[in-house]
Amino acid sequence: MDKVVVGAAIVDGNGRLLTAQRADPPELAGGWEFPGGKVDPGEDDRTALVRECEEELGVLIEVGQQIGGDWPLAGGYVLRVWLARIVEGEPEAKEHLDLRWLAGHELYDVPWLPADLPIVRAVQGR
Ligand code: DCM
Repeated sequence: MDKVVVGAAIVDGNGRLLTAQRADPPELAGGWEFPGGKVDPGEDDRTALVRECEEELGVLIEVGQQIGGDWPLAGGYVLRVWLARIVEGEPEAKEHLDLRWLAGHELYDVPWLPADLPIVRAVQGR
């Protein structure tokens, strides 16, 4: 399987969830997502997740439990998401338009990418 995108459901000590606003491509720009990205050939999913969070947010994460299995994306890709927490650094939007920490009652205050929405519901249940 070489069409895997990994995402991090990063939760802070107050139970808030980190969400990131996409800058591109134009059809997805402005939508909010779990930070992450494509797994490189031969790369382990969790290694890719740690790498992507370092590149996109400038933080070191510790990867926890997986949320569900393969969530469908367009183009034959699947999205795999893990709970995570930050062990080093303060998140910065290096590749995104903006970042937000969402408290439980704010989880649906942003327009999530359609593919990520069912995962938000799954995270909420955890
Ligand atoms: N994608 C998504 N939700 C995410 C991460 C990615 O729906 N949390 C989608 C957007 C792109 C594709 O996966 O169509 C590849 O993402 P990227 O460009 O970030 O590698």
